[in-house]
Formats: sequence, structure tokens, C-alpha cells
Amino acid sequence: MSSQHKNLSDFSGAEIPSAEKYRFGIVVAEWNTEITGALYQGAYDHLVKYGAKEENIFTYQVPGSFELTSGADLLLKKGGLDAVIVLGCVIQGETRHFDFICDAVANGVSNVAIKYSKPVIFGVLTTNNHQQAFDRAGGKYGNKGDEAAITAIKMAHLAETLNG
Ligand code: DLZ
Repeated sequence: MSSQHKNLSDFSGAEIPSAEKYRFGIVVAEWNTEITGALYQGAYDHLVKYGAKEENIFTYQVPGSFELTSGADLLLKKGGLDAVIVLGCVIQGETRHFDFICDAVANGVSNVAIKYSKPVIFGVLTTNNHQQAFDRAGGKYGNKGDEAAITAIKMAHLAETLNG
């Protein structure tokens, strides 16, 4: 379903496990910081809202979305985390940078997740313009950061259920 028809912060009907015992890493891109800051706030607040302890949320910044993959890789290599959330915002420009960055980060974080067998949650907005990004970073379509946090909690819970 396109996010145009879905509020990214609407979780009604879905059971959300407690995040109390999990440790989370959040990697945030500095590009489009007015958007990624809002995504971060949504993600952080939702982790805490569902029980995560503030001391169990580890935040790191990277220059741009392209670096989210290596940020997640470095965090998981260090160990001790149940899930990592990557947050970025790539806005379509006049060059093909957009395509390269979006493809690289989507493939990159998938590979990191498989490499470490840990959830890596894709909280990256890929939009045509700033307005579409604002609409999805606390605007009329909710906040993708909220959605990323809930996904991280559910995946940490799934990993615990399957792996013990
Ligand atoms: C270079 C670049 C461009 C053009 N656009 C964005 C963007 O919209 N969002 C984003 O997060 N990063 C962008 N970057 C920076 C790249 O992600 C990366 O930081 C640089 O290419 C250095 O590797």
C-alpha cells in the first residue's frame, strides 16, 4: 500500500511487544537534518513509549544516507544490540545520485542484516521533494521514524522468540 493512503504512525489493531529488555542502535544521516531529526525523535519516543530503557538506545550520526550501511555494520560488529534502525532522507535531485544512494542503502542494510542475523530497519524516506518528506516525518502521513521503531521492536521480539 502506498504511504499516500496509509498513516505511517497508525498501529491500531497490531499487538506491540514490550521493548523493555531490548537494546537498540539508531544510525541517523545528517543530510536533510530537519527531516532526519524528526524521524529520530519519532523513533526514539516510540522505543521509549513501548518500554525501551533510555540507556539501552545508542545513537550515532553519519554524514549521509549512503553511510547508513557502514554505520549499521560498525554497530553490529561491535555487538550487544537486538536491532538497528537506520534513518535517512534522500530527495530526488537533478542528478542520478538519488537512484544510486537509494539502491545502495536498501541493498546495503539488507546485506548487513543477513550478515549478522540481526534486524536492521529501513527508516529512509525517498521522496520527490521536501514537502513529501515533511508529510512523512511528523506531517499528514505520520512519521516513518515511529514506524521504524515499532518494526524494530517486533523484529527484536521475533528474533528472541526464534533464537531464545
Ligand atoms: C550527495 C548526496 C546527495 C546529492 N543527496 C543526498 C540526499 O538527498 N540525502 C542524503 O542522505 N545524502 C545525500 N547525499 C550524500 C550521500 O549520502 C553521501 O553522504 C555522500 O555521497 C558521501 O558518500
